[in-house]
Amino acid sequence: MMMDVLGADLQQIDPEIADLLDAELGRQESTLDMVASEGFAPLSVMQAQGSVLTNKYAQGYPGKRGYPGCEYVDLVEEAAARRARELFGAEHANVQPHSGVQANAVAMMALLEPGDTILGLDVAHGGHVTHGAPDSFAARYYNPIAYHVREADCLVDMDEVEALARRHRPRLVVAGWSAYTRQLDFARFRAIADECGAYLMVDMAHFAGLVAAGLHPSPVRHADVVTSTTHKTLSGPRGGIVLTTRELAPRIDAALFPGHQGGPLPHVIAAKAVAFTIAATPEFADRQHRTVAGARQIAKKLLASDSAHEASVLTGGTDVHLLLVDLRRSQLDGLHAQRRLLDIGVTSNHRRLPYDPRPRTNSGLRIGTAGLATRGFSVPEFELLAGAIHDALRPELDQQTVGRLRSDVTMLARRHPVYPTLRRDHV
Ligand code: DSN
Repeated sequence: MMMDVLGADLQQIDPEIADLLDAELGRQESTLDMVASEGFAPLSVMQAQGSVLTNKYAQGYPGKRGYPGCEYVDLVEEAAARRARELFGAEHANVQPHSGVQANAVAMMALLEPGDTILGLDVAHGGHVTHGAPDSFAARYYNPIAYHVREADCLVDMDEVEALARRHRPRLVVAGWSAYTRQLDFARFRAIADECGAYLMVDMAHFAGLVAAGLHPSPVRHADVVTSTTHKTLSGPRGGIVLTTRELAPRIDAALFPGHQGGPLPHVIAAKAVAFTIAATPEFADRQHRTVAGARQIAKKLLASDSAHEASVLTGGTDVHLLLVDLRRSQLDGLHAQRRLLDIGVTSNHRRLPYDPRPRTNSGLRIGTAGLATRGFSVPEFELLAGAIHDALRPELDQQTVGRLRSDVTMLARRHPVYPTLRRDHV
C-alpha cells in the first residue's frame, strides 16, 4: 500500500529524525541553557514557523512579487513589518533577512561601495565577526578598522573610536557586540559618525529584547540603520531584520532583494510577526527584567569571592542579559570552565577576552540568562543557580560536589519545564 506522504506523521515517515528531535527536546528540558545568544521560541512562534507558508515562493515585496498567489503572504509580511516598526519606533522595517549576518551584509551593501572603510569593535574585544573580522565577507569586500575596549576597565574606548574615525574617515561606523556587558553611548557614536560624514549602523542582535522592553536605550533615533536577529533576547524564530529611515528604505530593500536573496521565508516571517506581538506585552517586559536581574545576581555571586584565583566578572558586573566570567587569574581556562558547567547540566560558551593571555583556549566564559527567564526563573532560582555556578568554577572540584550541583540543576530544570505540552519522559 502506498504511504500517504503528505498526511503521515514525522515519526512514521522518518523515525530517525523524529527520535533526534525528541532527544533534543529532552536535552533542552533537562539542562539549563545559558548560551547568551539562545532563547526559547514560544509554541505559537513555532506553529507559525512550521506552517503551510513554507510552501510559498514570494520573491519580491508585498504587492510586487514575482509569483501569483501571494495575497496571504503579503498580509503576513505587512503585519510583521508594521509590528516591527511599532515595537521599535522605526520608520521602515525589512523583515526578510534569513539571519543577523545577512541583515548586516544587506546594510553594508546598501550603504557602501567595495573598498570603503568600516569602523567596528574588534571581534576579540566583543565585536561580531560581520563587523570586520578577518575572513568575514566584511573584510573581503570592505576595509575594516577595529576599535577596542580599554585595558583598564574593558569598556569601549570612545576616545579611540573618535581618533580612529578622524584618522581613517570611515564610510560606516558600526556599534554593537556579541560579547559585551554594558550599554553603548549611541549619541556619541552618532556625533563621531557625523563628524567624518559616515553612516551609523547599530547591530542590536543581542539586546533587542531589552530595547523592546524599555530596559536598554534604543539605538533607532541615533542610527541610520539598525540590524537585529529575531531569536536571542527577542526569542522569536531564527532570523534577521533591518530597521531604517524612510529615506534609506529603498536602498535597504534593493540590497536585500535582488541584492542578496531570492525568495524570502514566509513561514519565518509569520513567526517573526507573532514574536513582535509577544514582545509588546507586559509579560515580555517582566521576562526581560528577570533576565537582567538574573545576570546581575550571578555576577554578584562570582564577584563576592574572596580568592584572587577564582573566577571574576569582566567590567565588574552587567547591564544586560549576559555576563563575561573573567578567568584570567584562574587556573581554569574558558574551555575547561565550559566543560565544568556542562558537567553539572548548564550550557554556556567559552570566549576570548580582551587582552586575553590565553588566546587559544580563552579566559572567558559567556553566560546568558534570557533562556532561563523565559522558562520562568526569577530571583530565588537565579540565586540557587549562582551558587552552583560559583562552586562549579572553583579551582578544586570533587565528584561529590559535581553530583550535588547536578542535582540542584536537575531540580531547577524540572521545576521549570520549557514546553510542558510537548514533554515526554526526559526529565
Ligand atoms: N552573535 C553570535 C553569538 O553571539 O553567539 C552568533 O552569531
